[in-house]
Amino acid sequence: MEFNEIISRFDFDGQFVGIEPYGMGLINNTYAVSVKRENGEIKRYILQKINKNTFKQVDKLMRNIRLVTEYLKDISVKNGGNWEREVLTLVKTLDGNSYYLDKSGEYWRAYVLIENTIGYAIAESRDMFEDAGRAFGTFVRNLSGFPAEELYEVIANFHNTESRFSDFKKALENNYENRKDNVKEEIEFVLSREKYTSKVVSKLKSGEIPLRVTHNDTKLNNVLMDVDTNRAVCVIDLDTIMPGSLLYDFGDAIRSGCNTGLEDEKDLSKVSFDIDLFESFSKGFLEGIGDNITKEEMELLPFAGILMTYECGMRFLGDYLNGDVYFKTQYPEHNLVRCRTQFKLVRDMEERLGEMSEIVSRYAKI
Ligand code: ADP
Ligand code: GN1
Ligand code: MG
Repeated sequence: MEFNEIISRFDFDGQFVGIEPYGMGLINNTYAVSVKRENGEIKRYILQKINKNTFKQVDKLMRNIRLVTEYLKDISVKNGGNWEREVLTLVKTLDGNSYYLDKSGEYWRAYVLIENTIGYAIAESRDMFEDAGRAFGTFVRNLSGFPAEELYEVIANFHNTESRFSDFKKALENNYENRKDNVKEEIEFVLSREKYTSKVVSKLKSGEIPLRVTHNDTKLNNVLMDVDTNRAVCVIDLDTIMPGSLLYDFGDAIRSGCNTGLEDEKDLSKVSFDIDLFESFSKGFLEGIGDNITKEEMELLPFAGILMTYECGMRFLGDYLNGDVYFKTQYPEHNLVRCRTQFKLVRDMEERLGEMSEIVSRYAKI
């Protein structure tokens, strides 16, 4: 691909010297771009091709990100924080836009690359995961004053598990290459747990739990950790910021971070739910969120891990049945492998729900 033309559109502080693929997201294509500044220093940026199959209205999506990053920057500045590391900084195009639409119809955006950080696929220690919890909890707390009505709903019904369930049933009908035949057990796993799908959605509808501005994609590698100190530096991947429930943010982090194996581990004996990591994350998250949580939300935190893991497994299996059209895959069974890790975790968590509730009560302040 010819990157020079794209790179020349952004207001980077120096001469282009190189570009390489970066990170491990399942949605966008991410690159690190190096430029040489006038003083000879190398400065790096993140350049992303936004997945236009996933994100239909990039203009509105980028407006969300611009508003939220400006808001979070103000908070960081007020708190005397190091905003350049704590908050994502968008780089504008030369004509002042927050993205560039190239001639072939692809959308591009750029951020300052936060150096000396890494996004982990697996939590390396309890302390690290506790800090991730604090970062995600603080993130939701910091956005508690943000006017939710300003935000565009990037993907309608993103974590509406009932609607994910009906999408799954459509995927069953779709049955790409008769894949259904290979996955009878996995399909049964999803269908037999339909009762889960309404548990949070119905409470949001009735107002028993509040709609908040949430991140909605809190997997562990969406918080950058400092390479030297292993402390959380910055919450990234802001594409799905929109009104949601804090249960989604808590639950998705538990899904991704309490797994002893990788999300796409083929050997299921390596995949299990680590309850010590659950405790660490809960402690950090509850510290971060402070009193911005209600009793009803608190009570549902343990179940949120099960729900989000079930939902994600159902999405992977649905994508497999649709012919791998949503998540990036490296081989034909990739989504199937992914759904199996998720279902293994769901089973483990179901057995330990009582212990999880005890842990949450221990750290709950209300
Ligand atoms: P995706 O939606 O595909 O997951 P992300 O926005 O999460 O895309 O970016 C993919 C990866 O790129 C992240 O997991 C992280 O490793 C890296 N990354 C993204 N933005 C930055 C940044 N500003 N500084 C450093 N690394 C970043
Ligand atoms: C995607 O963008 P990324 O890779 O951080 C997905 C999440 C899934 C996750 C599973 C916009 O997250 O919802 O939980 O993969 N993001 C979107 O790994 O669909
Ligand atoms: Mg990501």
